[in-house]
Amino acid sequence: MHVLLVHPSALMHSEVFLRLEPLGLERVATAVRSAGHEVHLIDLQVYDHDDFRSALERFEPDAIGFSLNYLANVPEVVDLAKQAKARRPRTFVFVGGHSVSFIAERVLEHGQGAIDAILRGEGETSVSALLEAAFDGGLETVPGAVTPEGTGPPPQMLESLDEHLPARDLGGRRRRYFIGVLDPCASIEFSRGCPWDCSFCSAWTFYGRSYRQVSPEAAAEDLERIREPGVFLVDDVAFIKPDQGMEIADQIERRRIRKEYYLETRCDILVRHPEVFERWKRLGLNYLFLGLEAIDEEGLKAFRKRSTTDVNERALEIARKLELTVAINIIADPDWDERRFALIREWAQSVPEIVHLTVQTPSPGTETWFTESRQLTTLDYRLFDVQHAVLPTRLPLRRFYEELVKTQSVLARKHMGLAALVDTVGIAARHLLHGQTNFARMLWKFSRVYNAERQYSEHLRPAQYLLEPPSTNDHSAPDRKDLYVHVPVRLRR
Ligand code: B12
Ligand code: SF4
Repeated sequence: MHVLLVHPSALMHSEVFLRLEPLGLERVATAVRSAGHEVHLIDLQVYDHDDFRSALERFEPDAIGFSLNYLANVPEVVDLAKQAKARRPRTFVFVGGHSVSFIAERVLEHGQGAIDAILRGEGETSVSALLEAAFDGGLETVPGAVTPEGTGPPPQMLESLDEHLPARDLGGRRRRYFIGVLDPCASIEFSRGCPWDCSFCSAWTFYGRSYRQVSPEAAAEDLERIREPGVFLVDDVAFIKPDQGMEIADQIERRRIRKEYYLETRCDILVRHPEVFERWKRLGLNYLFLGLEAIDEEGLKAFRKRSTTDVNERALEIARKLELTVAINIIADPDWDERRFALIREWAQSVPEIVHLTVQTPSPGTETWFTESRQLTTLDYRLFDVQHAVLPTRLPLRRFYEELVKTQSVLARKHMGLAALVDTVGIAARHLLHGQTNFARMLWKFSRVYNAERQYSEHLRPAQYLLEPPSTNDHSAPDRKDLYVHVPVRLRR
């Protein structure tokens, strides 16, 4: 069977800083190939819709699978599914990924018959059974399948993450993947899931609050296959178990792998096991992303971050001592006024780290989707990208964006200030010499993307597809297992 796998376009706001390979889809591709099918993968972050259409003509797929990790990509994927079905009515069209797993029935409805099935949960386990059933019948028996005719048994988790290493040979245009100065940059996965339970996050609900690791050997084997000099670790929280960090480090040393790494972790992990990060610094770890989310105890508690300002401060000190370049995320509440934005600007100016702001956004699959008592001001998927306000703003909306953009550009300027500029120009020039233009492009793209007027006017676009609002109005936290995509066996009814 010919199977075309498609990743949707990048969201403009994230594309300024990064554009990364579709790792989940590449792993699904490996599973599809192992079942004996021929796979073509097209990533619309680096190709365009015309390329998609010509792939339909040239590859003549029997099945098309779309990746839908991000809510903001729902309209694009539904429209592409409709186009594909109109051109090739006998092609089986399916969708899988993080966000769609929480809103499968709604997306099927939007598809109006163009989407034959949604595969909830991890794609590797059931994709080949789905493809088989697509033409032989029995879709309702495939774990995780949701079709207009009915729903299959619960999705199944992979027994071992060592299986189905990503098919990085598919896709193409890999030199366009980058994150900041790591240009070009590949991605890798060392673990999956998260044992914490922050109220705004769906990483833990997707995996039923489980946590699994790739074996050190398989991790190193995958790393060895990567040709890019930069590597982004996609784990939600890197090195939760210090032993895994150390064992992979042993393998890297043994195999003499030399890369530059970017990873994300929690402050308390860094404080508890600084030795792991110190060792990785020697192996090439230079960039660290820490989701602080709030700078006061009250905010941390509201997000159920299970960390304190003291721990966060200690983590930053450790990172500074290790000379790691740290990016911090802070969640801006739509309720912020000018004074609050000014306070954040002042705080951000006082620390040497790169500070990044996202806007608090309740999404399906998170606890706040149900507990948030403020009424959503929009149900337009495209605005659920953590860069737009979907809750009522205290300031008039345009004013809110002016403050947000002012804060973001003050923070960006801080890093592109004189001293940083000398450094940055050097880095950009070096990349340009090597034909890598992603980082240089990022520098001038900033003001085009971060523009208050543009963000405001994006609220005025007519929306063809709307999210279904939460079904309850009592704002109490739901039973956890009702949030989970992968429900642990012990909790199944
Ligand atoms: C790595 C990552 C990124 C990378 C993405 C790289 C890429 N091109 O895919 C980067 C850093 C670019 C990124 C950016 C953003 N991210 Co992000 N990201 C993640 C993260 C941490 C892991 C995803 C990952 O690679 N996992 C490993 C792979 C192997 O798993 P996977 O992709 O989920 O794929 C599996 C399944 O989903 C499924 N599957 C996936 N595709 C398909 C397709 C088919 C056909 C099938 C059958 C199955 C299937 O099978 C795969 C294998 O098991 C998740 C959190 C999480 N744990 O999921 C957040 C997450 C997905 N991101 C999130 C957000 C908010 C963003 C941003 C909007 C943030 C921002 N500040 O701008 C941007 C938007 C990106 C964009 N569209 O342009 C949210 C999603 C919110 C939502 N509901 O829409 C998440 C859930 C984080 C969170 N805590 O809430 N992100
Ligand atoms: S925000 Fe980070 S620590 Fe909290 S649940 Fe999500 S992935 Fe885990």
